[in-house]
Amino acid sequence: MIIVLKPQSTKQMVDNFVDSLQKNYDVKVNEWVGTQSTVLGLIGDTSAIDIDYISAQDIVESVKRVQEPYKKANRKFHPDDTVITLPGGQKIGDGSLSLIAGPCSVESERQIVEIAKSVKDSGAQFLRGGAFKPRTSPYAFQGLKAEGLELLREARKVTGLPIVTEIMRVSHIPLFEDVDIIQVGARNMQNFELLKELGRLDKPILLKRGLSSTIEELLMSAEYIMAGGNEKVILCERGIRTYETYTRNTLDISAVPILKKLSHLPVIVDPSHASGISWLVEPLALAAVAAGADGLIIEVHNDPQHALSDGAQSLTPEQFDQVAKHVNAAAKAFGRKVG
Ligand SMILES: [Mn+2]
Repeated sequence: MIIVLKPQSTKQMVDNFVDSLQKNYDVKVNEWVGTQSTVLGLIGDTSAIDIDYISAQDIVESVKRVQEPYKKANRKFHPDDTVITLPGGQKIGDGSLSLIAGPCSVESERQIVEIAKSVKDSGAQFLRGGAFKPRTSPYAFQGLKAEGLELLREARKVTGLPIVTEIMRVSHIPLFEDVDIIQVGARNMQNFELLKELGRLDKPILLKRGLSSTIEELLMSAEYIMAGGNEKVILCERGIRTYETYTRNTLDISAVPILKKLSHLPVIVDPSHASGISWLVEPLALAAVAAGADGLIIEVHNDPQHALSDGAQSLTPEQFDQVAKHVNAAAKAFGRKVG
């Protein structure tokens, strides 16, 4: 962190300020005294320093971070990739390509079990399905809630696929006790109270990037979960809001290599919500593999035309089978393990 002090600062004022920084934070302060002003360089872990607090001090002209404000999610402090291993042995982030597939919403036992079987046959290692749905309209289908979770458990029993499903509020955490991977959706990426509570669990959290969130904000949200002790975070790029209206969102493909560079956490891509259009899922999925994503989360429905949510972006089981074949071939071409 670099702090430029105001030109009229006296030596006494500078000394007091430097003393207070070294006393309050775990940093060493280097001082450069120029003809106009004094510049301080803070060396050490500055992630706990509130930049606004520093800016508010009378003696400070300007302040700039040169180090990222996240520590646990930062690759600098953890150079090796984080590999998330589920109790059943499935791994995410180990160099293989993880495929998570299933419907936007769980609708019935027959629907979820049928889809689970077919995506498993096509090579998916995880089953997704929404039970609590954050919909833009309060009049749209809100999910089967606790019953939806029960149906996911049923589909897991039949297929053995671990389940991934979204949580929306802290008070629901007990209901998610035996969910294998808990998803935090884009709209809750900055629900800090929820993130803090999920930080107390020992369970993988799939954290989706917010619609209008920067890469650093996503990493700060991961930091919230990790700061509580839960370091099993999977980052998910799912498209961001731009001026383009052809697609539901714009897939920020550059976020994949950037996140992989800045952080050791696994990064997966959701081409379904990024595009909102089923025929765009395959090209975006292939782009994600090429960009180095650790996995994909794809919406699949046995009857997209009658889906209760996100039918337009859902693949049929047959289409998913083709996409899975092509993404696995691409992964192999990039020297990745498949499965
Ligand atoms: Mn959806």
